[in-house]
Amino acid sequence: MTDSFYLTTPIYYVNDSPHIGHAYTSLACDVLARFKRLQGTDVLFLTGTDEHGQKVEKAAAQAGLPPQQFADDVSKRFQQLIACLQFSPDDFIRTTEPRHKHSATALWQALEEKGDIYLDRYQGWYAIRDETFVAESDLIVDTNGHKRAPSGADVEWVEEESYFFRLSRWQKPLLDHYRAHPDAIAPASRLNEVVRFIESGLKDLSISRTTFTWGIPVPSNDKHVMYVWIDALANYLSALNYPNGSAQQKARWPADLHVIGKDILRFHAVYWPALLMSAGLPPPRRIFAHGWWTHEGQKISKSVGNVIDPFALVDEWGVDAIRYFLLREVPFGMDGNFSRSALITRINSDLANGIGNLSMRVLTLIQRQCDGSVPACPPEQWQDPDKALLAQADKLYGVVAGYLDDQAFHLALDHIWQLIAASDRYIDQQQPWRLKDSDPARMKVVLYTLSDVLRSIALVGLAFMPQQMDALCSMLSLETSQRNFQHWQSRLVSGTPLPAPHVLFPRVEPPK
Ligand code: ME8
Repeated sequence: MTDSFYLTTPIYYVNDSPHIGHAYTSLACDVLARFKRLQGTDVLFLTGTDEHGQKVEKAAAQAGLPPQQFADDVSKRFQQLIACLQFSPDDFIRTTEPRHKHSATALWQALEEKGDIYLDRYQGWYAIRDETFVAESDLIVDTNGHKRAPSGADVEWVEEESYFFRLSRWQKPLLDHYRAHPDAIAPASRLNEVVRFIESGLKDLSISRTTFTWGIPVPSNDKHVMYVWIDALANYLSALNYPNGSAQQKARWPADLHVIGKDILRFHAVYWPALLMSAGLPPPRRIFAHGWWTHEGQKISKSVGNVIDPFALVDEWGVDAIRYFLLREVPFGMDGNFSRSALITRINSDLANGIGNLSMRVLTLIQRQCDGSVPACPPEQWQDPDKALLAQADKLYGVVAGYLDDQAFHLALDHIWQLIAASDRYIDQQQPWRLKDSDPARMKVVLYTLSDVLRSIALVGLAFMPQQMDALCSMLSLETSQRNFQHWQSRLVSGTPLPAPHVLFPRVEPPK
């Protein structure tokens, strides 16, 4: 039986176009999805857009458009982002689709049947920008004396009839769950944060609104629309056609991994598992909450207005450079500051001078000195330095796979670049260009070793930089059917003709 893996991004609000923060989460998922597919895993990679609620309704009104039309337009931008960054989702869910409304309604009914929903009145603060209720004790007061959410968002006073979910009932089951499954939330510091929050006592959660209509109606009472977070979280089940999914769809639950930003940890790690348990479903296996990209020290956000446009970045630097930079620059889980100069440094030192230069040196020598085909390399001629480098390359896949199971993208990339550095040292020590006349057989062994190391680098690199690592596979004349980890242990075949190499990553001008 093939392993399966269900992973998701958050579904993004359509109040404005995507920015680099959204690209980041989807990129992380895309690398995992691609890597797992190369391993032969049956992957379901889900992303989509969150289209209901007051925040979107307000943005549509400001744009002078009906909410559905506005959501259609902005959702398209998120779909364009997928093409632009070469993401490979298997499905794109929109919360305004009938399939989603059907599942969200069914989830509500399951909670109701369990006796976990009751009607009462809500009185308190609400932050539209964050689409969240804010407890009086969590409010902050700004320099003008205005009350604000902890994020700095405006709050408004809300008093209305509301349905509530008996979250308080799930406090102990949640704590038991996290004690039994400490890997269910990563990084570990986030697990502690969640456990502390649950231990501090869970209050029942208001889950419907009556003062606007842009949402999914509450099944038994259409004066109410569902709270946008109940609606949104249900997306992870709607993609499996809950509750009517096929046996194969049902078997995909629980999700293997929800990748999110730390801003929405509580919704995913407290509310969502409680809703699921109430509906008789197991909680997700793992939630990874990554850090924030900041720009000049401030969280990049549409509402703050300091966004970095991923479309423009890809246009300027190329898709693989951006993909590499985002996952290499900042340890996954930590915050990071976006800077053009750091990006340029990475492009020049790691891509142009690193993998780009190594490939070009090796493949140009093969073109010139070995008649443009994979050189001969009888294993009995391998010497210790060749064996050592090949052994390091052979281990690459296992090490990278291990890091990716922990979502440690930066360590995976760092490990690949250690092999590139080792190859650079090897080529400098062996000086194959000097061996042409003195020892052509040895030259061939050295160049063969290097070209097979390039094969390993290209294969593990495919998930991170699909465009240029695929080009490298082509420059090594690797059959398309060989570009996966089932073929990790095969080696390049001597005598295979290789095309003329081209530059993978051109150097860029350093900032003035
Ligand atoms: O919260 N740095 O949608 P959203 C890193 N619809 N990641 C960032 C980021 C930044 N500066 N800004 C945003 C929502 N993100 C809900 C989710 S899920 C059932 C519903 C990423 O459009 C990060 O993944 O506000 C964050 O959690 C998400 O975008 C928030 O996107």
